[in-house]
Amino acid sequence: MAFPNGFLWGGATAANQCEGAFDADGKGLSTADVMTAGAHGIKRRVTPELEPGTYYPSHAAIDHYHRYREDIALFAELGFTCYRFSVNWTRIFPQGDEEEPNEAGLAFYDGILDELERHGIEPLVTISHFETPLGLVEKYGSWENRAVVDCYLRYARTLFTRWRGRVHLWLTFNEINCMSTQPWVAAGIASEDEGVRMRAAYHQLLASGLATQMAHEIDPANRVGAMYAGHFAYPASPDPADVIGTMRFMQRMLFYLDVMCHGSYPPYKLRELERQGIALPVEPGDAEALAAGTVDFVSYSYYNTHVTGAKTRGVIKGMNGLDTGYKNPYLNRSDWGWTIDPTGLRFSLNLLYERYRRPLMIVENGLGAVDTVEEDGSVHDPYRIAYMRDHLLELECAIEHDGVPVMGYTMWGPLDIVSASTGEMKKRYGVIYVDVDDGGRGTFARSRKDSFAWYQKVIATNGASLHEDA
Ligand code: BGP
Repeated sequence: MAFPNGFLWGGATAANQCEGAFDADGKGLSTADVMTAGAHGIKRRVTPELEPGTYYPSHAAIDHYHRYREDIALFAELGFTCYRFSVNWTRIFPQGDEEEPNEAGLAFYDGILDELERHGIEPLVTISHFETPLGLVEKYGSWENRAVVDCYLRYARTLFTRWRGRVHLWLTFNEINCMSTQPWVAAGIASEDEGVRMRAAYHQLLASGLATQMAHEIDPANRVGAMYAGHFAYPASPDPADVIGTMRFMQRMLFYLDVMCHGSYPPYKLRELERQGIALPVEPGDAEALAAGTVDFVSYSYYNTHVTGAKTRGVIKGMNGLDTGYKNPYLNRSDWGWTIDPTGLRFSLNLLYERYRRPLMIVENGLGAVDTVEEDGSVHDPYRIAYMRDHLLELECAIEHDGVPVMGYTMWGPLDIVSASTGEMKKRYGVIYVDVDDGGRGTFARSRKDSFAWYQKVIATNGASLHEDA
């Protein structure tokens, strides 16, 4: 059997995209809470004033805050052995820089862990997933300021201590390389300036290294992972200039993982920073902290692949960094223009394992698509099944044929949640349908799509049923 015993099967969510209850029980505002969304995409606000009458998708989201028991029961019915979720920083530290945590916020996640334990589902906790406390943005200018490292460490220590023995798998930052593609969403950085971004990235990498060490000290059974936004690119042509352009693109993305796995900045990045005239805010002891804080495993999101080359000089533009200026004529695209490339998953698993020699985990994958609810309430989603099946078969091939150690697979958004890049509900990933529309209207009722039974069987057979469908 290709999928090893103990392979983690499950789903992944982010607090701000599913919880709602944005101001409940003492929660403060985060960057996600001041982002509006509408039919024409997403606007960003950097001021804390909420506009009355404006729809903010994070405010109610899919009301997981009040329905998590029902939701986790559905995950259990699917057979999940792992659930990746994020803690909303502002539930625990409403402004981000308090000395003491908010007990009500911690108690909410205690409840989630209770349910997971009841169902024998292993938690994988993302400490920071696209929801920087607005208090830290306003008071300190967010991650550009080293003071935020200490705030993050206080927050991380609170979680490690509270859930010692209950949570063993941690991710320090969701998609840490998104500092380079969508810094406001990822880190509350609104500046276009590369120096600001690189100083903020330095502080996140430092915070991640220190938190990793801390997690190991608090509980040696803790395993801490990096989490990379799966940007992988093919060269536009065999022209060596395109190959070098693609190499540069990958270096701009992978240097984050290089630091987290190798414990220091790679020479190519140091040279680039020097050319750009950017000085990293290094202090005594930092180098040791990075070296001692390397991760135990590497996780990433995988949705698509890109094409880059000389023309773009490795520059990525646009939300989620998808606009590299080249189209791949060999691949189909989703309704949102994302390429569909199952083979690229195998390629990426090999690439990351060769480079890092750490166990890997796919912590996001799936198809954002428009679903149609039939009169009888059913949702027929063969496109989603095909997408997941094709990707899982390539993942299996990477394990079986290439010998890549893969710890698990958590599909993105097992129940429909708000889209991070557009704020829409109609971009649905779930095998569980949630009755909410783009304006936040609906009954919030959950129901099973066709893909629910399909995924349930894949999990129950530890992947063997993938071959029945193929
Ligand atoms: C990743 C994020 C997630 C998630 C996913 C799908 O970048 O980590 O939070 O949302 O992408 O993206 P979207 O929701 O924009 O379709």
